[in-house]
Amino acid sequence: MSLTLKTRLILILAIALTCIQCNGDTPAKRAEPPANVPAPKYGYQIVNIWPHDSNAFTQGLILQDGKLLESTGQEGFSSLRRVELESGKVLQKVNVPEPYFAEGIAVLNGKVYQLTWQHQVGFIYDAQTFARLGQFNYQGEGWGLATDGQSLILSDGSNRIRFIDPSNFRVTRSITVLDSGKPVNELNELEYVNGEIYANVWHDNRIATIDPQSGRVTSWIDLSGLMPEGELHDPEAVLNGIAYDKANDKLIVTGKLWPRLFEIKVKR
Ligand SMILES: [Ca+2]
Repeated sequence: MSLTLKTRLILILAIALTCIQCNGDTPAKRAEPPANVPAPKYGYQIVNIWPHDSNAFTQGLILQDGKLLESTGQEGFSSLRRVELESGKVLQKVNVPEPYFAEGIAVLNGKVYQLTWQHQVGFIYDAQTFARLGQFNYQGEGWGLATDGQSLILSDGSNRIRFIDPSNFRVTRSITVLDSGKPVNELNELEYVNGEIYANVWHDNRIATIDPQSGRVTSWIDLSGLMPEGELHDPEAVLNGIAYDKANDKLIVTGKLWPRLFEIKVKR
């Protein structure tokens, strides 16, 4: 059966219009999916395994110039350390005295900022010498810390993340973290990775990746099985520690009291 010339022209026009819509890349096409759609879940692949101090109650982790900076918690055991990644050897360390319980760290403009859990005070160190340069205050609890190169990004155990101006320590804005419209609470150690905030969730094997503008969870990285539970003997030995080296695209994770660190690739 042959088509009439008019029918053929209509078909060609319809196909052409469809193609324009396909490639139009209008704002509507780029919009996020509806808010009630849960974020996708991704797996992982282990790239490298490194030793980690199994007495380190990891609360903050950063990769800087090929070395790890680590903040450890608990009263009387809190510290800031520089650690050789490959050996786990502690190269440099300052203790954080009682009664402080050290938490997240971030490096910005040559300074290390370190939170404490419930004392509403943070410490500032020279990132090379670890000399104490000063301190700062914030309201509520301090859990995780990261930076986007401008602000300090602070979690406090809720689903709220604050952006803090390091020049005056004022909160410039905050986001509430939601997945399919539900709050994601107990956000802990943080890392800023390629325009997103990665957050450990306390007592959870998953890392939430978060849009820093909307607060929406964009994906979950499920790290179940990474550290065999039979090797951990403390109920608080949970996943908590994310470090990212942008220059080498290296993502490192560990946990409190874990004997190992893992370099991983996210499997999408
Ligand atoms: Ca981190």
